[in-house]
Amino acid sequence: VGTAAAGAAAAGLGLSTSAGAIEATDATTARSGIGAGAVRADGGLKITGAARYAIEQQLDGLVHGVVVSSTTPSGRIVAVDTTAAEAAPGVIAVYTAANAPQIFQATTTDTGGAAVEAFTPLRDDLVRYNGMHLAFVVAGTFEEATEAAHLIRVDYEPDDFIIDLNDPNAQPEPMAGADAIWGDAAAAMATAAVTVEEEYSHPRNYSAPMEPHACIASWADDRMTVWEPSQWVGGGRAVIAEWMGLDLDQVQVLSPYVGGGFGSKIAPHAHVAMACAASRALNRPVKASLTRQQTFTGISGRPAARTTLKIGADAEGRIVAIEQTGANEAAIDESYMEPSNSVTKLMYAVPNIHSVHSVVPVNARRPGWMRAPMETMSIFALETAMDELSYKIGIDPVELRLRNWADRDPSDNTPWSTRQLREAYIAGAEAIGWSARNPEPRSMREGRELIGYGMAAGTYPILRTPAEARIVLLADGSAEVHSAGVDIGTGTYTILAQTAADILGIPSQRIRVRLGDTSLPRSPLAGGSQLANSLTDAVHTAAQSARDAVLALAASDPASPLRTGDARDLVFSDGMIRPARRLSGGYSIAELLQAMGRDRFEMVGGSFAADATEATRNAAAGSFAAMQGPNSNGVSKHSWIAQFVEVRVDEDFGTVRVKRMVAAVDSGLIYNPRLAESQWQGGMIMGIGQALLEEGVIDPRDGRTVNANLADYVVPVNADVPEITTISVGIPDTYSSTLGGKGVGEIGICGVAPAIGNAVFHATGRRIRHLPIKLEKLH
Ligand code: MCN
Ligand code: MOS
Repeated sequence: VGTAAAGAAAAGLGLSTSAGAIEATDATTARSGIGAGAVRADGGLKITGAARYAIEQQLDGLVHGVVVSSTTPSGRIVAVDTTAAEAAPGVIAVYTAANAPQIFQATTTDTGGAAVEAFTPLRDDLVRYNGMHLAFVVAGTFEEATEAAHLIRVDYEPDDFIIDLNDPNAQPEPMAGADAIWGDAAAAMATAAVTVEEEYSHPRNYSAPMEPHACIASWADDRMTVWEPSQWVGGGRAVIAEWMGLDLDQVQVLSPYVGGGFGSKIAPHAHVAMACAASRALNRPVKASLTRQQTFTGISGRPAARTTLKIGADAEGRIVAIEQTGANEAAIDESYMEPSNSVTKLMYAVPNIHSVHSVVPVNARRPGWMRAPMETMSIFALETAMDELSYKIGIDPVELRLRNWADRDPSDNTPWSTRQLREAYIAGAEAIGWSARNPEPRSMREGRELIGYGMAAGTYPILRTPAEARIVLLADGSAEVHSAGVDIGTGTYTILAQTAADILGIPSQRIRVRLGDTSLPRSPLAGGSQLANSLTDAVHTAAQSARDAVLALAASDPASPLRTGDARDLVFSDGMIRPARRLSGGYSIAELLQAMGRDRFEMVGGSFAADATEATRNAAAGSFAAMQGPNSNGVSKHSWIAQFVEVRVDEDFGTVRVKRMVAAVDSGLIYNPRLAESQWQGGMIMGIGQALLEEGVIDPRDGRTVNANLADYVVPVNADVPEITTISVGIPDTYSSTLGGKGVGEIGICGVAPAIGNAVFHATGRRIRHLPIKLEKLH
């Protein structure tokens, strides 16, 4: 790979980059503001190999660190014999808890920080799970470090362990904070004409991004620079500063390109702490790259979960009560909760509910976010149970959902901001041809294939955090937008240029966007589907401030051809600044800057309150302190989706193939329809994995992930993916964001698993309540 500029120029894509600063412009479409289907600004750089990922940085004196992980789930480390490793060729250092430089514990997101786990490597002799990082070998080459790592011998004093959340010895911890209790569920349930009561579950899942977890840490001049694939450089900076006992401004985190995260790269994991500590101790850059196996055994993923759900309804299908208990696994010494009732409590008008949730400590790495965290178990159980109810009562599942329509958020009785879910049901049903479905199970077939149609609803909450952006206006007629926010493959580069284009009247292909660097203005995470809303808020406002400042300058600068003394005499329209009384002509920003003898004008603006302090702004960028939840400001804000699928089940073998998928989605105003569609499709494809393929197989004897590789932990490939239709039914929702958009990145997966399960039931008459739906469960 040559330099980015050379690579891009060679590809003739007109993409630009400058040394050390990666930028991307939309060179292929004409002027395109919000709503245009501009292609990905970073796409050319990525497909030509010119985009330089974290560990592709070339640093002088770079050495390689390899992580050694435990092979037992529980107990104490009695001794680590590093003699052979230290004597191996090329080895520079071997760190264990006995000799490691100090790493302080970082504050987790639950307790006001940004760390995704409290676990801190190389601090004690306690083994918490199989795959826990316990030594770090640094050598001149990756091969030397790998070889030496294999020479390390660890003696353990084993202890009892719990592997499975259903283990009778497990000790569930009730989570009162997740309770959803109102009305009198028991009394109402007794009046129900029809009930459904079943247990539902899903196994441990892994985010499995293409780019494994890896970083380069470089300590120099009392500063730590870390290149790491990250969904949140501000969070990474906060965590690394805590680990190393440094001030925030001594740490820089860079993440211009990410090869997928899906929740697993929210904040740095333990190998980053090891690389940072080693780099400081050795005074040279250290690269640490986990093996693919270690990305399963040592990195968070979706926790295994189960829930028992009972729905009672009257004879017409109106829900009278819900009773539910649920649990998810967590780490043995760290809690992590994904409530099984997050959607149960708001999707339908439920007058009486009693729903409680517990967390079960097991000897596993702390679970973490994975696409649509918090909603998955709840949606799968609720939307499968609704299908079961529709069959018991004998009404269409879409009709059942409409009969239970919630006019307001039942959990707090606030109005919805916008809820185009009825429109979604109608559009989705139409597109899949729902009316042609014979509801009788096993009634539709083509040859040896049983045909099934299924549907389900889904939702994901709207989160929002204030952010900043720098707008740079240049005398050559181009502009720049700078933000620390990242583009993990979603389209952030592209939509921010589109946002600024509308306000500045500059074509988006002339707006360079720089992202993924903590030296740029502060941003929250690309997580919880909130970055697009949070950053378009910030860029829109910052661009307006910059435009107003240029008007003021035009009115006041002695060299300005438009000097009037009062900015109110000037207007900005169609990219031109002109006297308010004139309808055409005037000066572009570039012409004005030239006339005033300036080559650039820049300012930082955004969505913080004007009087927000530095501390407030840092907290917003390095914790969840300023994150607004869905039930803020007296309205309830969510994205909504209706999923419809057609499956084919081979009658002899039980193999399930998804034949068609349709989703009608309410994500509010769509910033870029091409990219939103790609995101929805990506989520739906991940939903196929969740429904049919993905299952972390854990060895009950030692808690090791058995299928810790991409050959055995199976994710959907192109051959598994059918024709997918997505339909946008959203309307602008300015409660959710300045421009009216809602979340896009995660809503696509919501509802896919129950829709597929419901379709499998329709095809076969077999109801599978424990994911994934593998062929052996259909026999
Ligand atoms: N968008 C839009 N209109 C809107 C909102 C968003 O057109 N109203 C488009 C934009 O192109 C925007 C994208 O959708 O860049 C995603 O926006 P948003 O929903 O705000 O999600 P984030 O930017 O916060 O991205 C995170 C989200 C999450 S939480 C996971 S998990 C996930 C996802 O995005 N991981 C991904 N999509 C992913 N896509 C890729 N390629 N890789 C991942 O790791
Ligand atoms: Mo997404 S799992 O919230 O990063």
